[in-house]
Amino acid sequence: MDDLFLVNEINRLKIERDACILAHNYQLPEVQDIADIVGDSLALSKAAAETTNKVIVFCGVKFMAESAKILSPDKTVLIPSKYAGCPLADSITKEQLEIEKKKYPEAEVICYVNSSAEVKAVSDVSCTSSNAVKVVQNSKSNKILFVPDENLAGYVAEQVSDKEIIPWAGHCITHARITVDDVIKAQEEHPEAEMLVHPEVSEEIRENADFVGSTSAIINYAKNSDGKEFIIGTEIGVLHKMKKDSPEKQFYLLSPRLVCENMKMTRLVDVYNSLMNMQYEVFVPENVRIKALGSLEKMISIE
Ligand code: CIZ
Repeated sequence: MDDLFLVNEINRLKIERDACILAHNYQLPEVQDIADIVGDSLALSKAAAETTNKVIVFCGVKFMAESAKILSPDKTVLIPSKYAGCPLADSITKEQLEIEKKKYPEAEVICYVNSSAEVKAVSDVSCTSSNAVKVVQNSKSNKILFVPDENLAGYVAEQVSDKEIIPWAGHCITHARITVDDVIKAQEEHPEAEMLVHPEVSEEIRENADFVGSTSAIINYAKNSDGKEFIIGTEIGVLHKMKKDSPEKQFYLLSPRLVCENMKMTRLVDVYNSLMNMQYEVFVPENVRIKALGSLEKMISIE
């Protein structure tokens, strides 16, 4: 099946199924191009909640599709690749978090959206990389148990000095592939370029950056900047929108290893199969969903 056939079939099936296709900023270019909305997980989950379509095809990884289901329980949420997971989200289980909570009973538990529905259900509030600082600042507690990303926790701790942040030792394996040598090489090769990185990178990478932000923040920064060259320290998928937004600007990936295998599992043919066979439906047990919804809604109310 060639791409043109798949695109035509996906567009036909989308109408037949009353479906809306959502794609994360890290998806393959051809998957982003077929989507109705491209964005970060929060923007996509909000879009999922607002859409009038009966079916949502979530091109991303499992925790993102789960968030869409948590916020839109009456809709059929499909994930085209059932193996698209997130090692960072898998780095903490509900049981591990419950043990950790007992060690710090006075701490508020803030979980990054890159976590399972079960972990969200036992957390006080969720956050994304766009709003983590705001969510922590808003906390009434002086002690925060921040899970599961230690790099995002470290970044937040630098911004909010009046709270103790206790991190969980998880990290994104894709962002962790960036080395200091990558930074030195990129900055030597492109001395005029601004370096924009995601808060999931380690501190030694972050401290060399001109800007730290979520995928959407990085995309917006480059679009609105007068700069002409940018070194990008996050997953390669963001380059597609950046190049489309600003074809006259130059973008250099900080490391050739910034490719998330899980995000790249969803191909056009998987989107087609998803709509054709209504696969793979995402379910969240109702008792978990209700509690996880509390954590997501609290975050949304802070925004
Ligand atoms: O919130 C998201 O979608 C993630 C995982 C990253 C980002 O910065 O957009």
